[in-house]
Amino acid sequence: MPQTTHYRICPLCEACCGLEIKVQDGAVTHIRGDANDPFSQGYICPKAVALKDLHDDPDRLRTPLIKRNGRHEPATWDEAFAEIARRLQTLQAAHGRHAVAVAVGNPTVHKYGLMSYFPKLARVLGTRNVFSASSLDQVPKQLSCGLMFGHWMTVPVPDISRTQLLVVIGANPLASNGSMWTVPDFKGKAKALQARGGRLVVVDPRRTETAAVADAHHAIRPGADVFFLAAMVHTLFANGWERLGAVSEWVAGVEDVRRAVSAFTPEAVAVRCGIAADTIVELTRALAHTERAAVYARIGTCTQTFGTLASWLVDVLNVLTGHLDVPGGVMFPKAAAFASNTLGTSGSGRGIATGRHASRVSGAPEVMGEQPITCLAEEIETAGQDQVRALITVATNPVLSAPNGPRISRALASLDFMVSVDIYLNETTRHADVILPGLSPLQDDHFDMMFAQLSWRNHARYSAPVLPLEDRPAEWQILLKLAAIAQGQPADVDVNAIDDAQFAKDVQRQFGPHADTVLQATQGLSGPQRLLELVLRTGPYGDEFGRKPDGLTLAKVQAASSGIDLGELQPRVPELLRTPSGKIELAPPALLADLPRAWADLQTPAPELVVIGRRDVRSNNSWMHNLPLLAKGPMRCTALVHPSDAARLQLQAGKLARISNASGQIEAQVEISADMMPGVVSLPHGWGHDLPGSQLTLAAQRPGVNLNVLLDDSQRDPLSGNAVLSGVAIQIQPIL
Ligand SMILES: Nc1nc2c(c(=O)[nH]1)N[C@H]1C(S)=C(S)[C@@H](COP(=O)(O)OP(=O)(O)OC[C@H]3O[C@@H](n4cnc5c(=O)[nH]c(N)nc54)[C@H](O)[C@@H]3O)O[C@H]1N2
Ligand SMILES: Nc1nc2c(c(=O)[nH]1)N[C@H]1C(S)=C(S)[C@@H](COP(=O)(O)OP(=O)(O)OC[C@H]3O[C@@H](n4cnc5c(=O)[nH]c(N)nc54)[C@H](O)[C@@H]3O)O[C@H]1N2
Ligand code: SF4
Ligand SMILES: [Mo]
Repeated sequence: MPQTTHYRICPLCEACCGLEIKVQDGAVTHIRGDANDPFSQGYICPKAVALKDLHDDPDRLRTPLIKRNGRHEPATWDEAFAEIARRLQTLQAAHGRHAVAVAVGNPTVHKYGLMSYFPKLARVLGTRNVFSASSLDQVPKQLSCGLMFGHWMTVPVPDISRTQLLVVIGANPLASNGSMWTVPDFKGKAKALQARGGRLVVVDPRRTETAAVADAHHAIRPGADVFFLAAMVHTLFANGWERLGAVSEWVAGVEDVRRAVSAFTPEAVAVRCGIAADTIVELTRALAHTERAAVYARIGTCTQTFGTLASWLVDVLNVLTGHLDVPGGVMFPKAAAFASNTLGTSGSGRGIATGRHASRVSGAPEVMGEQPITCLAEEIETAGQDQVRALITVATNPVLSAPNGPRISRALASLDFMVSVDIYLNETTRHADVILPGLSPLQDDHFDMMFAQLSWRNHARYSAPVLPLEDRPAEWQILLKLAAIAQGQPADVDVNAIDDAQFAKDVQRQFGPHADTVLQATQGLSGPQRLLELVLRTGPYGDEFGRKPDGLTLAKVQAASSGIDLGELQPRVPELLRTPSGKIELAPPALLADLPRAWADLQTPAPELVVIGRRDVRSNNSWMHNLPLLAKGPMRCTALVHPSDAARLQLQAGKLARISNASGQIEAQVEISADMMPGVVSLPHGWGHDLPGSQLTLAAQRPGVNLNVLLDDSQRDPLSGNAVLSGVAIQIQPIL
């Protein structure tokens, strides 16, 4: 058979790089960057090449598994769904809807079948117990932006191609390739910034790969970002440097912010931050006096007890230095499809709400319709009305990825019933009674639903399947079947018919008299692809079903194999605001009310030794350690320790050390590194592949240790419910 060439975006991280994939005789022969992709311009990292290993991995599940007498055995799809119907429906009838929980994880966002159909499953289940990896990650940023701009996904990103000063706080895009900011080849873009005379400044407890290419690096004590940022805002006001620039007409609450940060002087926070007061003032001065400047902060600033406050203060700085919504500052992308901030009435809206219900055991407030994943174990363990007795996981591995993994593991083992939609038998899914495997990304089509909303440049790219489909359900069909079963339908119900009926009903409701035109235009399509056609054509660049002939349709996007460039980011205020006031709310009351907690914390001493996380370009959270291309090379699960701490604690490079605290203990190999801030140890997460019952042959050979054993699942940011993953107190001692 002749070689064929295919184009798709990489589904492994938020950078969404365009790939060129060559296939011969049904097998992938080459994966490289697509040089014609207008968005990623040929850039890729080593993980993309490992997509071939993922597709070929003998451990990747291709058939459902049912657990019988403690062992997972292959089963047919009919058997698997029948088993689920029998057990799930009985449980629901006996214990009610909240007894069934769902947990959804990171890869979901990279597979539009999962992403577009998971909400349907959660809605049908009607359970309060919805959990996701978002509460280990970015909810604080979404909450602060939701309160300020009116929608959860209205998050500004640096306009990197035009800025002259970029301040990066608690992010390491050289390893992570960016997050809540889709920016392939960050390094190349940073170099271009420097070449035009601009500066990159990094604030991070470790001199990271990103800090190493920056013009300045300031080491900050973990968890101190809220103080550092509040002092910068204070400094702006103290010197009269604040200016609102282009959005001045639309900003409310400036004076409230001024009052709220009045005590946070640079001198008051310097020791706690580990950054001199003069440095804080100078960085503020540079931001205020550089016409095109942007502050970007990511997971290091979110996964701490003041995550929402820190996330908020970042954008307060951007607004008060006149850098919001202007070229070279931070701007709002405009996605071609699936963006809620392009829907509804322009200029104002309902805003966001949290706390519509509380978790049963800890009373944690609901955020984005979810409860913190750190509440999952207690909801399973604690007897009483609405106790969780069954769980459906979708692409998530909380046993490794969430704090107090051993407790989650014990809780999962105690469930009456568990179903996992997952491609591996791993640390989490080994507890499932039924595992339903999704297709390899190379067999699925894709259109990114989230990251065009966070992209450095506007674009629309469709990815067709690279390899032929196997005769088994796509992930959207699996989720729809689970939803139908949860609604009491028999296991052999026709999900395609359900999908057709639901789509027709939704279109009737949305388009009234024009519904027939829409249904006709989408004939022959199904599932997420049909939704895509609908939202593309009715979206901000759409053809409105023929009314704007130059506009986008699915066919046009599909025809552009490397994607369609929709240009540089454009100002969007006030059009995108959805706050009830129609203003940018600079001083949301819930956030001001949390500042005294930060002030009180500032008065208490910080722990002497803490642990923080780390990402490596050849690893991806907890699930890619089984791929030969990525697993080779030096061990990456090591504890980085500053030479002064190593000397003080008698730790030796290459030797094991015991790291412990009240939550637990682990043994990790020490690596001595002057890149660390003294008093801070760094360890990656997502390791610990030595649990019995998993089927990860290669990963088990070098399992590493699970950082999350040391993290306390009761520690959360009270506003967002986000877990505290950084700056956790530890002791470390040599194992002699
Ligand atoms: N200490 C510490 N912990 C952390 C973090 C940290 O920085 N420090 N980071 C946190 C963050 S940001 C995140 S997002 C979470 C991630 O945590 P999770 O959301 O749990 O994601 P992963 O660990 O990546 O596990 C992904 C799961 O999806 C499965 N999977 C992979 N591809 C597919 C697919 O195509 N279909 C299906 N159905 N399943 C698939 C994998 O087998 C695996 O079970 O971890 C968090 N945990
Ligand atoms: N190669 C690779 N890429 C990934 C992932 C992966 O696991 N591997 N995971 C993906 C996911 S799910 C996400 S969410 C993104 C995350 O993307 P990033 O946010 O860029 O994540 P990290 O690389 O962990 O960088 C976080 C930085 O915060 C620093 N830090 C820790 N604590 C603090 C603190 O208290 N204050 C400050 N200022 N800094 C602190 C750490 O030293 C680290 O350098 O990456 C994504 N991309
Ligand atoms: S940076 Fe690497 S993993 Fe991320 S999308 Fe690009 S190629 Fe894939
Ligand atoms: Mo994440």
